[in-house]
Amino acid sequence: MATGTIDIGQLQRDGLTGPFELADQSILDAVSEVAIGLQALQRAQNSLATLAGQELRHTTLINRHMAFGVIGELFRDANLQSVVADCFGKDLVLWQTKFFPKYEGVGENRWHHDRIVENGDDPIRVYDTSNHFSFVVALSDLGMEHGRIEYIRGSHLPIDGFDRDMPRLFDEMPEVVHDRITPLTLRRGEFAVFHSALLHRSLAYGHREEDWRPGYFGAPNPELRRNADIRSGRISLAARLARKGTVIPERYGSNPAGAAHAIAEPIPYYRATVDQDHGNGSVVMPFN
Ligand SMILES: O=C(O)CCC(=O)C(=O)O
Ligand SMILES: [Fe+2]
Repeated sequence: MATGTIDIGQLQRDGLTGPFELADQSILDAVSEVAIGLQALQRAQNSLATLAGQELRHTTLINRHMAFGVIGELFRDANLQSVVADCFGKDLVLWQTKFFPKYEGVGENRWHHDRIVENGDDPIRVYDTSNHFSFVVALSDLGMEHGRIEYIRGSHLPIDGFDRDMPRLFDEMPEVVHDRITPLTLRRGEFAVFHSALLHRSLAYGHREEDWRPGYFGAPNPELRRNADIRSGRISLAARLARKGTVIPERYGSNPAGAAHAIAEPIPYYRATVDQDHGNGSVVMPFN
């Protein structure tokens, strides 16, 4: 779909619209290099943490958008900016990003939604579509077998017979919505935008279409994963937006190392995230 033909009807009905193309794709390699470097760092941290008998922390790929200028540059892309503004309006802040490297041995990212904060301590209002939006950018082609995203069409709104009172992460999607499961494949440089409450997952890397079923769960394979070359895989970058003035709880908005310190975390974390000094740690930034 060419940018400029935003289907607001699709967004209202399905909860997601796209794919669209970034206006400037020349930044993609640089952003991918950041993701690849961070994934290497995560690996190193995991093996050091294992040696040290420490618990593994999967935080290295989260919230690097202030530490690396190229990520901010990607977010200023003209098409991304215009699609987000047309779909969700202006005066949005970006408060969370996460890279998803997909390569041999990477398992499924279970069914979930992205609306993990509301406003401060307010309970989540799943069906209030006036706040909390997500977008996902393909840094490389994401085909059917490359850890593709699937979503439940229309799950940002109440669905007859479907009870949303469930854990945020789960494996078995109730049958009543099986016919709404929709794959989202993206080519390098494409992106899609969606209401954060929309239920979605991504499949295990390299899963076979013939094994697919509504409750498909692709377990990770640590051995394969450890030995895989991350450059042989694919990568997406997911981001979460909220209306300016939304209070983002510190625990969700911050990088554990703090924005200014987010470039180098060569050792595993020795203190619980919540115990660390968040003085300089906000990663909430204006988006538009
Ligand atoms: O890109 C992916 O595989 C995960 C996407 C996701 O969960 C998200 O965009 O929030
Ligand atoms: Fe997500």
